[in-house]
Amino acid sequence: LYTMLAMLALTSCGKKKEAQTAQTEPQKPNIIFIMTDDHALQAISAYGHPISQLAKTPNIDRLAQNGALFTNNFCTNSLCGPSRATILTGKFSHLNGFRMNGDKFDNNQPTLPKYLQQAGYKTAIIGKWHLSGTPTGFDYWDILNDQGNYYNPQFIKQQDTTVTEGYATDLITDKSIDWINQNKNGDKPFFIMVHHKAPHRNWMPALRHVNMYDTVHFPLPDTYFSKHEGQLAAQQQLMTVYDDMYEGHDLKLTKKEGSPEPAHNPWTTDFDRMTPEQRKIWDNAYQAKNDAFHRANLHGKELAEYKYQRYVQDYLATIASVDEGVGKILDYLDANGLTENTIVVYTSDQGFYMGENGWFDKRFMYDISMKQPLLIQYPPKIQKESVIPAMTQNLDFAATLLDYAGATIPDDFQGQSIKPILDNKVNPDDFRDALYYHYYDFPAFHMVKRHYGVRTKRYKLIHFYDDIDAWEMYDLKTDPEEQHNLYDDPNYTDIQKQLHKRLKELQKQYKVTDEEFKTTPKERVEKTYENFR
Ligand code: SGN
Ligand code: CA
Repeated sequence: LYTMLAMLALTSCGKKKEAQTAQTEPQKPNIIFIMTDDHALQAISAYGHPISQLAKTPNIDRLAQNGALFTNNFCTNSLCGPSRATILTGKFSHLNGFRMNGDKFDNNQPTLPKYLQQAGYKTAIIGKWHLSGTPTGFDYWDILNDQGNYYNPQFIKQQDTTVTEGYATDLITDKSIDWINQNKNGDKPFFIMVHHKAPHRNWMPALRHVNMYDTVHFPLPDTYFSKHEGQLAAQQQLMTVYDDMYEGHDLKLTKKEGSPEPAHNPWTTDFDRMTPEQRKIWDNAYQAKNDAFHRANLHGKELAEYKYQRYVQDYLATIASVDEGVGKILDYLDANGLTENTIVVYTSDQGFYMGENGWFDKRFMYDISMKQPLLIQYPPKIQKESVIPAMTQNLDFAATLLDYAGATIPDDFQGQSIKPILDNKVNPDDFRDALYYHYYDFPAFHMVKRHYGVRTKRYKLIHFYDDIDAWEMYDLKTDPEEQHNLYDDPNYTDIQKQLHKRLKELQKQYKVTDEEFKTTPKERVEKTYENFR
């Protein structure tokens, strides 16, 4: 009896202590970090771009209505793996070691999820990982194999690899909600990274969305036929919609009228992995427009413009399921009383070209590719409908989320917390005056040359190196589309000097060494050009 009484006393005492700490310690917010792959800011209606007004994203926009929309958020290296590595580590590529796709990610280094675990969080990642090895720092992970596939994708979970029937975006949303549902009542706050494959190349929409934008005519960007005068690296890229897209794989064009057989389609797996039922619905959906295309017999400019429509229609239809998924998650939070204590972040791993400059893909330090969408809601802590013009970066995400979690921001982080801006303690204009950027993945897909540079609020200076040595400079106020290279223009001598100076300072501040400017043997560059042409 005595022991029982003593045990009772102990437990009630323990409970009292718990209740007390719960009162004194502020409750840590849950964090849902939703990241898509290659989602252009031009394709999120909250940003107001004309294209997006014809293909709205009402659910992603809810985050802007309930919270903050960042209009000048940038990545440090516009490519999938490097952006993810920077988000996880709070460091530039040259310090986290992941400079280009295919590099090896050091999974032993400290990362955001590891710091959050230390701060008492339960952590998970579901969807695209695309860094080498398997995730560390996550209590639970269920990731796509490499780039992942839209239909019936392979998921890797601890020891198992399984093909799951269904559409990747929907599967990732549902798996994420399941995990949240299982962990919402635990004794720990949760952190989940919901990483979609969509809307990455080859832009395959869900079956319910395949014909969604068939009758919409999207405005052609002014720069669609740009000749890139004074821009040597831009002249030598291989990422134009009209010359470099694969007609079958990317544009879903067929070989001839009446046939469902895809035109040029070097990676058959994207279509071949569909079930016969899925494939039948798919082929039927594309048949009429492909037959009409063959009958029209387009050439030259007309063909190029037609390809733009087909590209953008599929790209935006692929986003429709992402938007529905975001809505599903937000509705789930509302229905379960979790909205007020959950931070929801929406971003993409970088920006993306939707025909501007004639391009698709990213990589360049030009704004369309370097700008990364960012929306954050956390009612009631973040003011509704805030529009934040501060120059923020993916480099800042880890510091920001640790700050919200009440954890210490490690000294070696290279980004800074955005929270003081959202708390109205720092004026967005004073947050950061200049950004550093460095892209390495050359020679590779799309042949975008190695480059680095500095962006201030008004100007940009870029140096393309490796097989060329070419400087570019832009006045973003008079030339937001970055079409007129002002380097060595006598009217800008002082600005050019200042930008060079600021660039050097940033390289010093961020610990960039000579190691970072290695070049490639000429034969290798030439061979790769041959391979991709
Ligand atoms: C694939 C794409 C490229 C894309 C890279 C990197 N080709 O190789 O167009 O630039 O991924 O994208 S594909 O036809 O095979 O999809 S990233 O987002 O992973 O960095
Ligand atoms: Ca990407």
